[in-house]
Amino acid sequence: FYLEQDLRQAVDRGQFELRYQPFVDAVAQRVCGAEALLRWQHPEHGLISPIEFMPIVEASGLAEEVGLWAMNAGCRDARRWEQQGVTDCVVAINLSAHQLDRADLDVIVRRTLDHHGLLAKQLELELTETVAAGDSSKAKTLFDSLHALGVSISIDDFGAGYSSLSYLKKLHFDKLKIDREFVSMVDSDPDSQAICQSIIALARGLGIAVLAEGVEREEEYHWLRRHGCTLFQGYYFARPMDLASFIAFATDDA
Ligand code: G
Ligand code: G
Ligand code: MN
Ligand code: NA
Repeated sequence: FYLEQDLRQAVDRGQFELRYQPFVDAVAQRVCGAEALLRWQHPEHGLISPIEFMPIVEASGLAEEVGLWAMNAGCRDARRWEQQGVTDCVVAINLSAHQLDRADLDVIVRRTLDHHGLLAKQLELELTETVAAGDSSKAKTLFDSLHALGVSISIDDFGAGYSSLSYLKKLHFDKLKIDREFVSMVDSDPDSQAICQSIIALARGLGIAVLAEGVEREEEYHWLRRHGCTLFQGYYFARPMDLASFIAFATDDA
């Protein structure tokens, strides 16, 4: 019942919003960034989750427009938080597969950064394994040009899809985000423990960062911390929040 037609007009009508969920660096004991999470403020149905509307966005050819909106808004807000004293905090934007189809994504990213006066090192792009599943030589060229700009690339929901390891070999990611499926109950479930330990070791072996997503309980945090994970995201630390709340959260923390 969410009409595709409503979605087509959502950008023009200013109905999209971003919420920011903090990344916590447990070693430095600070907020080191935030993931931008899209929300659709529908005039009749209220706030709608991307889980519900992103499939329609993807299927109806709107992914590029919506993706551009999110990247632009995220970069604008990251510049804003920096100007308000929140320094050394990256913004992470989720990309959908269609956005990688554009060979000139690097040009778009460069333009967006310049427009807002944001440094490339302040931007991370999050891709799921399925996003990188297409033509890997094209993806590699694109990754190279994004890295040349100074932007970093994270693999999202790591472990949740297929062929994760082959993507890691083909493409250079800067960070692995451990899917919350493995984080949930990691303090007590031996299988989750084996998987998290392996992912942490894998990231270390590859020389890239590792972040645990969906941390909800102190026990999960402590277990992961003891096993070498230093970057965290999840309700235990903070829920996704609006820009003003994120600025307050990151400032209090300093
Ligand atoms: O915020 P929430 O937990 O409801 O997000 C649900 C899913 O929607 C996650 O998989 C997240 O990566 C995805 N998502 C959130 N914002 C965006 C966005 O701006 N673009 C894309 N492509 N996916 C997003
Ligand atoms: O797929 P991606 O990692 O981009 O999805 C992020 C999603 O996870 C968002 O919808 C966000 O609201 C949700 N999320 C973030 N932290 C937690 C958490 O601690 N528990 C649960 N259940 N969901 C979370
Ligand atoms: Mn994500
Ligand atoms: Na994720």
